[in-house]
Parts: sequence; C-alpha cells; structure tokens
Amino acid sequence: MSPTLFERIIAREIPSTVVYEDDDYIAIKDIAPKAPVHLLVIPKKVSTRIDEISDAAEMGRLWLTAVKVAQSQLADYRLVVNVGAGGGQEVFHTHIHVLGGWDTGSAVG
Ligand code: DGP
Repeated sequence: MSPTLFERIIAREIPSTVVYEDDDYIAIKDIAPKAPVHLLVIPKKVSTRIDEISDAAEMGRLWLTAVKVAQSQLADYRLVVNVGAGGGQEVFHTHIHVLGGWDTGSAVG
C-alpha cells in the first residue's frame, strides 16, 4: 500500500510546519486553516480513521496529546475529528483537528 499523505509528512518527504513531535505523534499546521490557529495531531502508527483504534490506552494517549498540543498554543479551543468521507474526512490517516484563536486572533505566546 502506498504511504498516506501524513506518513509522507512524518517522513519529511512533504514539507510541513511541525509544532510538536514525540516518538508516537506529530502535530502540524493545517495547510488550509479554517481558524486563526488550525493544527492537526497525527498518530505515527497508521490507522485509516479514528474508530479503527480499539485500544483504550492508545485512544487515550491520542486525545491527551491533542489536549497537550492545544493547551500549548491556546487557552480555549475546539477539537474535531472527521470520520469517513460522509463525515468530511479527506485524508485517510487518523488525525484530530485543533482549532482556535477566534478570541485572540493567534496562538498564545
Ligand atoms: P480531514 O478533512 O479531517 O481529513 O482533514 C484533512 C486536513 O488536512 C484538511 O484540513 C487539510 C489538511 N491537509 C491536506 N493536505 C495537507 C498538506 O499537504 N499539508 C498540511 N499541513 N495539511 C494538509
């Protein structure tokens, strides 16, 4: 199977603005922001959509990472997951959107 867009971003084959990275996750700026701050928190372990993750610890770590990334940039924020084409998902590699900055116009700090 060919690598997903986000695997290619993780591998630095496609450039992106990385705002957070650890062994298991990366967070990047969305290329087409729908808010003053729009980040994508992406697990490096490949899954097509979030409801493929059946392990509670893995699901928990993903959400905790999204919250950590959001709190590093924003006081208040929105977390969104599009699940499947009918749910608005366009990139079929699990990710959580972090949106905010409507109140401040940009990231904190
Ligand atoms: P979704 O619709 O939930 O699958 O969101 C996919 C997001 O990915 C969408 O908001 C736009 C963003 N995106 C698509 N291509 C690229 C890219 O090449 N780089 C970055 N940084 N974001 C991308």
